Amino acid sequence: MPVRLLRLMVLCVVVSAAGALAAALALASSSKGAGTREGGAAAAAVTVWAGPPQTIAPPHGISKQADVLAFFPGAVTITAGQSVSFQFSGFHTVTFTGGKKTSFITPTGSARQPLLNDVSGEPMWWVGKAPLLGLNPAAVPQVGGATISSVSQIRSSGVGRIFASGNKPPKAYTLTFSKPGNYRFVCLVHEGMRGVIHVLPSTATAPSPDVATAAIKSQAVRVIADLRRIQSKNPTEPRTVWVGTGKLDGAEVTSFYPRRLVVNTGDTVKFVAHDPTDSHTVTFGPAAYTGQIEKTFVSAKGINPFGAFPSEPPGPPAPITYDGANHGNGYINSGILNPYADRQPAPHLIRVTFTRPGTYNFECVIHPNMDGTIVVR
Ligand SMILES: [Cu+2]
Repeated sequence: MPVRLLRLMVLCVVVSAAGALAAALALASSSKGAGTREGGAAAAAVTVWAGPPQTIAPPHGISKQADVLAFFPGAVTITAGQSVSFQFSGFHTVTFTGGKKTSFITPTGSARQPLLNDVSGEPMWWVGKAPLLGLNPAAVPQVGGATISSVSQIRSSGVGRIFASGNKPPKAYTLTFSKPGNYRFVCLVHEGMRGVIHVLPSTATAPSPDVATAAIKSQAVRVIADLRRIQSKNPTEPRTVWVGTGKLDGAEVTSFYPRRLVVNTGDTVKFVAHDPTDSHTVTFGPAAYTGQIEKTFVSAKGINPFGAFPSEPPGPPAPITYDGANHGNGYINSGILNPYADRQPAPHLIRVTFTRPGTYNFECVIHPNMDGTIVVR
């Protein structure tokens, strides 16, 4: 694979440890409706959620694998001097990039992958060729103080607070906007997550916080409708597995569609990215082996190359021939599939030809409980 292609593939990577839509999606408290407050009067901080608001109860019948990669609400209007409290529900950042492009996973310097073998004792193709991958150091700690006064300033919640939170909700990130402007922000982990804080002069009349609450509620209604529509849809093409499913507004289900597929010996199955907001992998092998890759996908050592890279060397697109004993134990990997197929030269699908009857399990090593089975007759 040309180095440029590999770089682009690496840079477009997004990771989510979010998993299930733990939150509810029907606002528990009802909005009192939109109002206004007098300019200059002290106002409570407006809340913006990164991920599905935890203030909302999960509606009946939504998949446990559902998630929403979006800010709630995506746009908020305040006046200069007011604060926004960002709450976290999932593996996200709130980052004001100052207009610069930043990625979450990057090559760490010029170092190449060290010698690592598959179970049969053969070195993987990426040894000495592909770069070491790690988290962008700028993405981990909080960057900047508690105030922002210009759209060219960089401020970031960092993902450190998510790592540090354990099972508790991560610490909120509160930012005071001291000057007017349109402050755009992103999640460094999920490219599709974007939002904006419109800051009016301090003398202007800002909408009541109820406006933001109402916006969250209507956004939740839309997303729930999306989830209901997408969560039960399967591919119409035969011998095809969708790798995740989702909508551009952030609704996603981290599942394979179908989760179990029966084919005949000699059939070729296409696994194709179908979630426009997130990245996934298709990783075959014994559960203990792929589970360990999932557990160490992101660690202090960086990104696990057995999860990030395709198991087969780059070349013209061709199906992988699979007999259940590839690489000594049945390991094969798509590498991180690119959801933005139209924009980036990275793998968007893999094809696997099954040559031996058996039951073969696979999983996505990025998302918990994203598992599937191919039964070959
Ligand atoms: Cu996944």
